[in-house]
Amino acid sequence: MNRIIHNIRQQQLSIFTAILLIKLMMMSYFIYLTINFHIMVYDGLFILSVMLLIDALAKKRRFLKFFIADIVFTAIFISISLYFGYFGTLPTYYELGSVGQVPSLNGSVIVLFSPLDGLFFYDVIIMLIMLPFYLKRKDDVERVPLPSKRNKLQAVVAIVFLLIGTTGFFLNKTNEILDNGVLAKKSGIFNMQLIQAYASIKDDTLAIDPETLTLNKTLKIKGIEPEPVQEHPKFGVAEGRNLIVIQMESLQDFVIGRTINGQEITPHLNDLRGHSLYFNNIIQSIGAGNTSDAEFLMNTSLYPAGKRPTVDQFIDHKFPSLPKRLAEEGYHSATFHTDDVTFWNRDELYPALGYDDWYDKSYFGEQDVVGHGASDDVLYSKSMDVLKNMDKKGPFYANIVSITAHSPFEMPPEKQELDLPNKYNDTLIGDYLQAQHYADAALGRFIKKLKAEGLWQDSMLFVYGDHSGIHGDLMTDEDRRLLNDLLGQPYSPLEKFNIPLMVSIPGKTNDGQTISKYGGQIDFMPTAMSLLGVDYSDMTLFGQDLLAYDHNMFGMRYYLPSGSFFNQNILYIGESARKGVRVIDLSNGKHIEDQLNNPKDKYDQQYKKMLQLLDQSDAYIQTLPTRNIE
Ligand code: GP9
Ligand code: MN
Repeated sequence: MNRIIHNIRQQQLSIFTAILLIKLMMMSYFIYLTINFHIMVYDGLFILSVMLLIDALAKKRRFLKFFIADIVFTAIFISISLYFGYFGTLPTYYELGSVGQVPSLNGSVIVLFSPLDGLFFYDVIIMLIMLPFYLKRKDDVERVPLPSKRNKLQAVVAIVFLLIGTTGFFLNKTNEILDNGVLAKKSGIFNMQLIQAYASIKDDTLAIDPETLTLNKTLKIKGIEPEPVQEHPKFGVAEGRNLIVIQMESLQDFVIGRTINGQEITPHLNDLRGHSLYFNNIIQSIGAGNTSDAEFLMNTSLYPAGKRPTVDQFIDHKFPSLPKRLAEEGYHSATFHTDDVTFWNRDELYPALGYDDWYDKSYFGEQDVVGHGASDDVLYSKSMDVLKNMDKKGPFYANIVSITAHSPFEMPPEKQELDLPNKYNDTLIGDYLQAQHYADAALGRFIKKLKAEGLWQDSMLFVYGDHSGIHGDLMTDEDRRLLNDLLGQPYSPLEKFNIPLMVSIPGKTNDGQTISKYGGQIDFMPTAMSLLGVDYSDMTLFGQDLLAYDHNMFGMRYYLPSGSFFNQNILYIGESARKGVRVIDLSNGKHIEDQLNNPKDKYDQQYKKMLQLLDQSDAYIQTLPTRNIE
């Protein structure tokens, strides 16, 4: 009898372990397009130890426990694969835990599943075949006590395997590898988690003296010779005016000026462009906090946190910020968004940035709700009431964060005013164009109102997109075809990250001007301050006045491997799970590897400088005083 039980135990152990190792192999293939040796060894050992331990320790219901382990590992593997499909990198335990909070994924997770992911459930068929057999045998297996000596030995073997598996952690824990996918390729996925957890607890903050980290220093790291702010070409052009910032949800540059079926997608922005400084090569720099990171960038000119939303990681600090700097010039500040203020921890972000007032769902109400909150029309019209009041008291800074054109871009029929060809029906691209068309129309109505209320002439309008809307696996092949047709070329990463910025100063920018320099969201705050005639040379900012220098250098650390950067000539993309370093020539969008022998070495110095800037931005934030959060 014992022998039979022993055999059954061995069968269960080996079948479940084999099932999981095959799934591990599949996951490795989905991510790296190859079966990675380190993942198979390190993660394989981890899985084996867990299964041996279950086998040794489970006193009863062994089959069920193996089955639960199978489900848990499968859920982890699928989540990692889906996350990779969307973000192009591997998640840490923290990111997996908080992925439910990624609003752009709301309602979209199903879209991320591909038929291939069904392969992860192949064991269900095996289980169904095995189950009757084990159900019959179950009593025997459960009732007879198992030799405890053997169990102990097995538990010891499991722990030894576990320890051998962690060598991947010890060998790689100090490696400066910035992309999780690359790190996991060398250390295994479970060790990568340990390394990231270790990195987050070990105190590696650079010893930095905030007094010495000046604006001029950050400019010099970028290779720029600083010029006095007061001598910048457009310094003070909008002096004394109100600043009205409009952060448009998911607005990408490719819709500007484009027509479809004989209609302009964004007629009002196109019109505004004719009377604005229009920057058509602005690149998003947001991290995991999407919209809220864009708000942070606009108001601090500091880099958002790497792995986590800035509103989670850095929020207990008090930031030198645009609202605070403008307050010194007599400005009153307020921000407006129709979602609940607790979303993205904005109830902590706004005091950290020092806004005087903020208006959220409790002010805008539930009228005409689309997705996250009341529509942009409600947002603008109710914000207008506040603006008029503020205007009576002196100059103001109003920051309005639109929302209606948020993924999945499904607009109520009465807000779908574009007449699109049938092939766009029920497609992400069609829905996106409708949503942007609506957001543009609502903005147009707001601008009209600003003019009617006499606020237009005394204000500077700053309009930009917060980040891309069309990205990742949300796109089907059909979407890709439609978008490529619309653009007349393949949808590239450059296009994906390109958001428009328009700065309109009525009376000063009437003729309009298109500026094609590359710049980032990190540059918005110094650009706005310079135009308003506010000297910011005493602040520590990582961006620069877009109207002052020809050269620029700014980076990304989330939607591209950390340290990836742009300058005026190239986009440098750090090593990632599937690809080595890539350098793209911005003048033609082509990879530079074709022309140079070793582009990596050539740009290595600049890459290190970019990492230095990111590190210093983090370190600077750590030196800031903390708020007392109740
Ligand atoms: C919700 C909204 C979310 O308040 O700002 O936008 P997202 O970060 O998903 O773009
Ligand atoms: Mn957003």
